[in-house]
Amino acid sequence: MTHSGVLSAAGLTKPELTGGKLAVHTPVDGSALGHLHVHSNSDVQKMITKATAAFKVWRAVPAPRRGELVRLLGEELRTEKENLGRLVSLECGKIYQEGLGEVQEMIDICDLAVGLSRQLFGLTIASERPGHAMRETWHPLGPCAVITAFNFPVAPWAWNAALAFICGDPVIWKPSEKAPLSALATLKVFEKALAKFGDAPADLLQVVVGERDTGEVLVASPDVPIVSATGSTRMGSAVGPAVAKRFGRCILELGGNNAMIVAPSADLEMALRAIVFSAVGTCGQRCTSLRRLIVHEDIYDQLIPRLKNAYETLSIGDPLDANVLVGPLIDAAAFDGMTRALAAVQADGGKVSGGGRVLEETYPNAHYVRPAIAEMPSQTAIVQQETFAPILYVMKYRQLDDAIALHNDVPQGLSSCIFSTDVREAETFLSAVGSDCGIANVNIGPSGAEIGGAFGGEKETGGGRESGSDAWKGYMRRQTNTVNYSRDLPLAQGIKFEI
Ligand code: UN1
Repeated sequence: MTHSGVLSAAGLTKPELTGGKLAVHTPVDGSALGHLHVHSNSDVQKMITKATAAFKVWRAVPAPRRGELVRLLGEELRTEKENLGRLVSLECGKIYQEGLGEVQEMIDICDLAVGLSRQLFGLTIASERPGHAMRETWHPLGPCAVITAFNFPVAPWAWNAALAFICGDPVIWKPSEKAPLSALATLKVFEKALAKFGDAPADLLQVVVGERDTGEVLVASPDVPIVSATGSTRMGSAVGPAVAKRFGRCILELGGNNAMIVAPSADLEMALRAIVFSAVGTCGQRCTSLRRLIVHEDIYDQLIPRLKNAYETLSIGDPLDANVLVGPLIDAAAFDGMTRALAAVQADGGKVSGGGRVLEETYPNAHYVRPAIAEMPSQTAIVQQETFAPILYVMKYRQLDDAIALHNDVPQGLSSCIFSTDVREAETFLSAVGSDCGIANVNIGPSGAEIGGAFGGEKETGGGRESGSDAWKGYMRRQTNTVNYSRDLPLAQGIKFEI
């Protein structure tokens, strides 16, 4: 399919793709996919006003009915899975299989949210006073801004939006300026669901097209009580304090520097497959990508040569080609970041295999690279940074305690894993003295989290949790209720106060 075929199959029309100031390029060959009209800061203010009006209506709609809208969204996404998956692949460069996987995550979170819409439950709590009942109720909170990154242009929106909608909150979505087309196509899918639903208020979902300043309007506005932002730690360290200053609520999902410990008892065949998928998937541009491999010295020489071999034969190229496993980096800046990191590796005494630019003649305006393995003498400063590129730093260990210490000795805390068939080692890794990350796995890689669990991490990853478990509570306000159904007025804590 041609690029314009992919765009039109996803419902994007010529007029909306032409004449605007924001040029959107595909990382596949660097060509322009469109020039979008951008919103001004005052447009964004108007969107906030509209979202506030939508909130006043939507919060009073019974939650299971709100769930019906999300159920319809899930159905429309099922119909559009291939079209949207292909667009995601074209716009951000991940392979088509991963584009499909991303849309599947959207469908999965819709399913979860539909069920939850009948279960937004609070506790009942024992009161110390006779004839009194105490309970906790959860109410809609207000407009929710969702800021997403280029590498997952649609799924993180869905993790937030599906929950926000059932929780009674309208959504204003600010996609990355590098990947706004997938957001516009998703808006069209949502509009189909809205049409079938019938009587939802206008402006439940609005998409902001623009650069950073438009996002800043959302972040600064006291009328946007929830800001959920996915992206770099640098972005989060600007968003977090700005939202905190106005006592808003922030859900941050920022950088990761995810590691795998490979213990002597590991099934190396399985470990190898997990390493390659999680380190080179999305060309190393997932926040959950495997970046550090901590290998026991006894198996190092068995594992690393095989890994290098697998890296050398990886098919790299057009992500929409079914035989390709590694697509391009997003842009020249990403390539420069990778080149700089590999230079730092050399300076630190590391040994690099792979890492060079490939397919330059076919795609002079795109940036394809062979994923790199960097064998490090120790965990130097460059290893402790998140470089959004397919570089896998490899280090050796002897004692599990040392491996865990090395594992945790980075500023980020998103995802982690151990390959081991020794239950003592595996459980230690998951225990209070083990991995310090929000996600810790055994015998699977750090990426590819399912939506049923809470997604997010500690330290510089920002502490937010999205998606499954009780993440829905982040989109609601909690109210504690005490009801006196007696004929007396006893005071709590036994206080006597007679008038
Ligand atoms: C991201 O890279 O921002 O666990 C999200 C995973 C995916 C989500 C990644 N489910 O790899």
